[in-house]
Amino acid sequence: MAEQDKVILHGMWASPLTKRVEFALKVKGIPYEYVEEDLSNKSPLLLKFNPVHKKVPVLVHNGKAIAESLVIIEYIDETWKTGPQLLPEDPYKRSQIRFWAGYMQQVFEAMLLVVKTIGEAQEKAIKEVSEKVKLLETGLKGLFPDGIPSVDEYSKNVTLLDLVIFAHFGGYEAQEEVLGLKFVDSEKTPLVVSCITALIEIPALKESRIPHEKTVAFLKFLRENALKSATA
Ligand SMILES: N[C@@H](CCC(=O)N[C@@H](CS)C(=O)NCC(=O)O)C(=O)O
Repeated sequence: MAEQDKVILHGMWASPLTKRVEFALKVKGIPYEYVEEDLSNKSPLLLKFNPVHKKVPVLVHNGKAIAESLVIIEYIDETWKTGPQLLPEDPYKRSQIRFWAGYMQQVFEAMLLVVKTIGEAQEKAIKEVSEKVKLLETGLKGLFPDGIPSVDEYSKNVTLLDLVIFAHFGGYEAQEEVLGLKFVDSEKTPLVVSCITALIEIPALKESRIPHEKTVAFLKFLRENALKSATA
């Protein structure tokens, strides 16, 4: 990295969208400063850097701001040639990685609904997540026709999609513990599960994922709020 490179990530610790970018910086070995944002009281800097969406993550590289997690990761991949190439060279493969990474936003939104609703609405959201994750499984079948590679092989070929999957499902044990249900399942979605279990073994990802207890506490907090507003 050039001497003048200064990289700052504005994020929120529990935000999977922030985690996507953190994982990209970590697997590529890019040093950065981290600024924690209070999303209930956004800093003037965050509003200045992301005036359109006013959301995290935002990456600031030598004073230039980039918003939107997928745009940021592509920027990182194009700017730093160290570590794995997150978008494959082959245009078709690249298009598929982009497609499924974009699709993960829908999965995330359905997962959030499961956390934030109760009763029938929650049941509907659970069904939606299950259907969406099954579709993701078909996507992974196309991307990994010979199955998930060994951890060694995988760590050299981690893609944008892997980082996104890991950001949303890396805390699957905590999700199971708090919600009492499995978003991913080794019988129904074996490739998604193998993908997550292989990614956990990659040191840069293992070290930077949110500790289990913190995820449990955060999900419990969201769940309690959902239950409180349902009974208010
Ligand atoms: N499409 C955006 C979504 C970012 C996003 O939703 N960030 C959330 C945290 S996970 C946020 O900043 N929420 C604050 C708000 O909505 O005011 C991306 O991929 O970066």
